[in-house]
Amino acid sequence: MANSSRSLRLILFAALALVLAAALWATIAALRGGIALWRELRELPALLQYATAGLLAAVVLGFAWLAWRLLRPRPRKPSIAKAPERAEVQARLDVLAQQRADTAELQAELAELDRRARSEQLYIAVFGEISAGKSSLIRALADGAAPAADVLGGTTRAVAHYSAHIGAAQLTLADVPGTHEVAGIAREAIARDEALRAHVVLYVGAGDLTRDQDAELRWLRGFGKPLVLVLNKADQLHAAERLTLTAALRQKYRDVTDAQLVVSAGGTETVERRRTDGRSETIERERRADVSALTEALRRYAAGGAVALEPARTAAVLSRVDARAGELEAGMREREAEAVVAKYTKRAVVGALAAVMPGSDLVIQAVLATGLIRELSKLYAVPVRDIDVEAFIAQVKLTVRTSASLVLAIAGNAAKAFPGLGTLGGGVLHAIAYGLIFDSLGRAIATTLRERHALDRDAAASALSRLLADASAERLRRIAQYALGGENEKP
Ligand SMILES: Nc1nc2c(ncn2[C@@H]2O[C@H](COP(=O)(O)OP(=O)(O)OP(=O)(O)O)[C@@H](O)[C@H]2O)c(=O)[nH]1
Ligand SMILES: [Mg+2]
Repeated sequence: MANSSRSLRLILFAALALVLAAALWATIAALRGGIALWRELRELPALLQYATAGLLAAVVLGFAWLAWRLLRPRPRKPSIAKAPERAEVQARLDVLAQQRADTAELQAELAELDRRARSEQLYIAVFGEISAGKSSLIRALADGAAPAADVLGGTTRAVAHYSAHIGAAQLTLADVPGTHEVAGIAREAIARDEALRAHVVLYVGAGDLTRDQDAELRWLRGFGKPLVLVLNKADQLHAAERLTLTAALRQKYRDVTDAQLVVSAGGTETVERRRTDGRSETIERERRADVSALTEALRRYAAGGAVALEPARTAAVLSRVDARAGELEAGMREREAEAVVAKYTKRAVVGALAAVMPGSDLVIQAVLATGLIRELSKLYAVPVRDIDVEAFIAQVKLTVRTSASLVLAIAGNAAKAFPGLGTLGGGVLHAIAYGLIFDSLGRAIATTLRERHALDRDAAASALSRLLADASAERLRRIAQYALGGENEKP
């Protein structure tokens, strides 16, 4: 052992010595070549000397430039998700509609996508956390628009559109509910959808951004459309504070947003005023607004026109509709899987009641289990080989055997809990036990197919053990009812 390691080290040493010698040889040869070239050059006429030196310098510089181009550090570009094609999304919705899924909302979203594209109107979504001053910003930008604004967060509860004239251009501002409101998840979803429908998104903040706001901003950037960070309520900051904060935000978000602007939307404030008769009164008055930086930015977007910004907007909406179609599909599959599991659980219960299966031992029926696995793998489009099915069933039999007493005890409790069942005879206990086993097996398999896209035997077996011990009342009632129904169905 020691000898072999020594000879290995010797071989390594010899190889290293050879490499070193070769490197030394190459360096000496290059030096000699260089010196010889230098001597030859010096013997040439001056003009040729300069020309050769110039050529050499050009080659070296060219090489350095190429190396820089290839190796220089690149600014990180935000990754923009690839959007699906319109036809793909439509086809997905058509299939879902054929399966009687409720696709009305998603179809309406596509119709709205087309309607806005035809109108060639520029849509700007004013998005941000609650009470950031979004509605006040719209008041300041759109003459005559009076969206409700209030110190109480959650003032804006639905999307509203306001027409604004910026110079000669006309655009539509969308006021949306604020995000991060406690218990405002549904309104947040409304706001996000509207942000995706717009050509440009103004992300309004009132101070440094929190971690959640940061994540939200980056999520919006992922759709690749114009995104402007608007720091509102600048009047609340001292000059020095304002400078530090804006410099920090600019530095942090210059790669994430297209512009970082500082404004004061104004809003209203309540002040105490002393009247001439000596008494005091409270009045509401408008704060002074300064949104000139934003007006300028919007003027530029308006000058570019909505049509130029349409592809990114379309991509954002299509991505969203596609993702929601995916959720619908997953929901449908889930329900179908439940129906398959229920079908096999019923068959197992009915079979046991008819005493087709062995009564004293809870050895599961391979035919039934194979059918269950096959149907579920087809539903989740996961190919499963026969050999894997067999191996898995062998493993399941072992698990069932070791937990047989537990399963029978749970089944016994179920039978006791439902007075009608107890009188149906001893077979009922086994029937419920079989039901428990098939219900657990089906759920365990469905979970591994859904989450791992494979029949992961170990994951399924451990889920099965867990489910076999689950004696929740709702579940037992369901399985016991199969036994009742099965008993009634018996000739
Ligand atoms: N000091 C100051 N306060 C402002 C400014 N803009 C808005 N506000 C105040 O901030 C509060 C919230 O304003 P809103 O316009 O209702 O805010 P919002 O983002 O629309 O709020 P939600 O719709 O509830 O999400 C109000 O009390 C406004 O008066 C500003 O520039 N400076
Ligand atoms: Mg509002």
